[in-house]
Amino acid sequence: QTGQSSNRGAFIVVEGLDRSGKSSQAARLLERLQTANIPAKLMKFPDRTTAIGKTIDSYLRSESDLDDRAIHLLFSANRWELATSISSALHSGTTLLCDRYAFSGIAFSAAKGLPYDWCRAPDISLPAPDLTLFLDVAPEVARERGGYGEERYEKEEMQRQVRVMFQRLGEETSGSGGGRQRWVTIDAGQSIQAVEEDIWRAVEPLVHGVDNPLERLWE
Ligand code: FDM
Ligand code: MG
Repeated sequence: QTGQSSNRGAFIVVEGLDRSGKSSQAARLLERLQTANIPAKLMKFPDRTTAIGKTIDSYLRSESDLDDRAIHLLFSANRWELATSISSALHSGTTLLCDRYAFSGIAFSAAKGLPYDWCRAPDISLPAPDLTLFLDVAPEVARERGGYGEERYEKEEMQRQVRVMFQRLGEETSGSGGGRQRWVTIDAGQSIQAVEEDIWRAVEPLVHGVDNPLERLWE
C-alpha cells in the first residue's frame, strides 16, 4: 500500500481478439473499482462518438470504403484527439480503463499486411499505459462463443493473424516499468470468474495510484 504518496491514477488497457470477453471484463473491473471507492473511468477505442469516430464506424460497418493506410491513420487520430483528456484524467487521480488502444491499431492493420513499423509510427508518443492486459483466446474458442459479428475484421482467419501480431507486441512491450510488468497475458479461455480474478491480481497493485510519471509510448 503506497496510498498517501500516490500522485496519479493508473492507465490500464485491455486488449484482445473479438469475443475474448474484453468489454465485459472491463465493465466488471470498473464496477469492482467503484465498489472499492476508487475513482475510475472506462474509455473505449475506437471512440465512435467523435467526428473521426463516426467515419471509423461507417468504415467498420462497411458503409464506406477507405484506403488501408487512411483508416489506420484515422484510428490513430481518434486516440490523439483524446490524448489530453487521458492525461488530465490520470493527473486528477482517476484510474483509467481503456477497452482497446494503440496495440489494436497496430495488430489489426499489420494483420492486413501493412508494414509493422509504419503502423506503429503514428501512435509513438501517446500516453503510455501502466499496464496492458492481453485477453488471449484461441480463435476457435472465440468462434464457439456465439460467433463473430457482422463488422469488418470479424472473421476467423483475420483474428488468427491479429493474434500473432498481439503476441509480437506483447514480447516487445513486456519490459517492466516501475518494477511492474507492463504487459500481462490473461488466459481468456477460462471461466468468467477465473478471468476476473486473474485480472484483479494484475491490477490490484496499481489501484491506489502510481508514483512514476506518465510516460509516452515507445519513446
Ligand atoms: N481496430 C480498433 C482497429 O483496426 N484499429 C484500432 O486502432 C482500433 C482501436 O476496430 F475489429 C479494430 C478492432 C475491431 C474494430 O473495435 C472495432 P470494437 O472494439 O469492436 O468496437
Ligand atoms: Mg467488435
